[in-house]
Amino acid sequence: MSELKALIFDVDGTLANTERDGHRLAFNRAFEEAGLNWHWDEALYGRLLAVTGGKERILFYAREFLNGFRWPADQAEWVADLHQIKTRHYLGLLGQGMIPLRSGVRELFDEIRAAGLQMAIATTTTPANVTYLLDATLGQGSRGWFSVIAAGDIVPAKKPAPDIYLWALEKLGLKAAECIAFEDSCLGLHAALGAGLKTIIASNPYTRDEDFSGAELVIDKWGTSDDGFQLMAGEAGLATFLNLDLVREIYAGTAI
Ligand code: XBP
Ligand code: MG
Repeated sequence: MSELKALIFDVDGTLANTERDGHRLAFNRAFEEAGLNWHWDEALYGRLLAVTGGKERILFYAREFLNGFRWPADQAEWVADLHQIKTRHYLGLLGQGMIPLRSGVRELFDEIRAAGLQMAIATTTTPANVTYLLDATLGQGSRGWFSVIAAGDIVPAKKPAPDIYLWALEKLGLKAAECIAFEDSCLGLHAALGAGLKTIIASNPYTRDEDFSGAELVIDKWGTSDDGFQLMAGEAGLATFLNLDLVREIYAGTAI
């Protein structure tokens, strides 16, 4: 049996519920700034989350939900420019402290660091979105807590492809068997499983009803001693929140 050496974290939906009140608002503000009469309400955005990546999501929306949208001459450049506007709005929301960490994230991070284990990030969103979220919620030095931050377009295929996790493992210099992944969605789960990683799921309102087959544990939050999780699949013993002991038991397959 390998030894647990690194914990690899998804960002959106896992560390913070960034989608409904963060990315979605930023997309809508970008559409308004660009003079587009597009508006992604909560329900529509939930459908659009079937596609990872903001640029890919814009393309998906225009193709699948707009009849006969006339693309500008250089479609890729136009989408990239629109996505940059969106990212600027998203960073603004982060900077205003509008997007807090989910329950238990800081507490588990503190345990992991005290235990001397490595942490990494593997996310579809952009690197700036990651570092701004970390700075805004955990403080300026927190990006240094992560041995690797694998984010956005550094890989050719986004989740559910395993590329971003494989890239993170390569940079960590570790095997999948020495790590465990934390995700919130079935697309993220497929990416982590595809890279050979045991995975713990903390679902959220957008992903609650997804199929998490293959996950070691499915809970509705990591939680804390006074904010326990709801166990949805897998074994957690007597634990009521996700602490490092439970992570180690899940990793070792000894949670009963
Ligand atoms: C979630 C995503 C991202 C965000 C939007 O990433 O699919 O595309 O929805 O961010 P993950 P961008 O769950 O892997 O963290 O617009 O920067 O893509
Ligand atoms: Mg996610």
